[in-house]
Amino acid sequence: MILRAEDKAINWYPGHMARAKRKLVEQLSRVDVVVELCDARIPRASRNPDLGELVKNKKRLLILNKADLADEAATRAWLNHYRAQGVDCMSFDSAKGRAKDVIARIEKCASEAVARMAARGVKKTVRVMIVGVPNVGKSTFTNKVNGSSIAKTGDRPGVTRNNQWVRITPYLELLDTPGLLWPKLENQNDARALAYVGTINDMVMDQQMLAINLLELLMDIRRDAAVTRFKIKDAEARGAKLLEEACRGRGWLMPGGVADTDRGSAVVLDEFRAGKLGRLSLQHAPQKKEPEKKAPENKEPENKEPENKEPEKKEAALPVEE
Ligand SMILES: Nc1nc2c(ncn2[C@@H]2O[C@H](COP(=O)(O)OP(=O)(O)OP(=O)(O)O)[C@@H](O)[C@H]2O)c(=O)[nH]1
Ligand SMILES: [Mg+2]
Repeated sequence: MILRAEDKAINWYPGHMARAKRKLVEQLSRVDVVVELCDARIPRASRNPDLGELVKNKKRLLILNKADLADEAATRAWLNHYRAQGVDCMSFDSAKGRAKDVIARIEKCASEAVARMAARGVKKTVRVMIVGVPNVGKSTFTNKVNGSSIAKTGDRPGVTRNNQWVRITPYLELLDTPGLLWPKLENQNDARALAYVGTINDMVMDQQMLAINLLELLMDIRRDAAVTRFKIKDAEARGAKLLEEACRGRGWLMPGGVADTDRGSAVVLDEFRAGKLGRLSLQHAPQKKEPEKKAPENKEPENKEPENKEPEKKEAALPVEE
């Protein structure tokens, strides 16, 4: 077997992102609403902390995009979690969703600004900036709202390189922007999650290591689907052996029957990203705390852990923090 997997830190902040961030800031004064797209499969990892700070004074709408690829109940829990924090949010499938659903939500966000201008006798053009990490679906979303293919899209990160204004109606314009990450991905669990869903350029990572980590994760959270999809015979295999199992199972072999782990890694990642293992959420919303129970009168409170100390739902069984 040819395996050169290296577990090195994942980070991706090329020059075009630093430039794109500056250009995004330049446009901010022109926009009324900022729509932030995150990936419904990994909402926590796919929200850029820099963006939140930059656009904090704007009307905002958070969209959990690619909801068709995420587990429905997990997405509902995330929406409840964000709403409880006062975040205006919705889930969406930019590939097959209905444009009028999101347009209505955007118009609601802009309604105050529209009313202010209407009071002065002016019909306002609402300008909306679409932001988010790479490959989350910003350009597909823009096209969906516009009912066209005006913005270039692609199943890899870093497709959009410049801001692009798209006029939807005489009174609604969207600004599609390049995907932004941040200078250092401190949390490598989140970095891996971003990499699994295709937010980080595959060229800057060790694909074999990534595929091995993903396979191990899938064996933890979707064993049956992973075993069936990759025809894995030894379900107890871990690490490089697990990738080799998938290669043998699916027949990704080189002359002499050697497992083709380069090809295997690429296909495992591609098939996961395309949703071939079914709807799957890798991160779960923190569980809601139960209201505190009052201790019965005349009785010493029992000295036991309250139920709401339950830790968060098993965090996508992502590898333990390093
Ligand atoms: N299943 C599914 N696929 C989607 C959805 N939105 C986008 N995609 C796909 O995801 C890939 C990335 O879409 P883009 O619109 O190019 O993503 P982007 O955020 O503009 O990416 P950058 O410009 O690179 O930052 C494409 O293959 C889209 O077809 C969605 O809601 N569901
Ligand atoms: Mg784009």
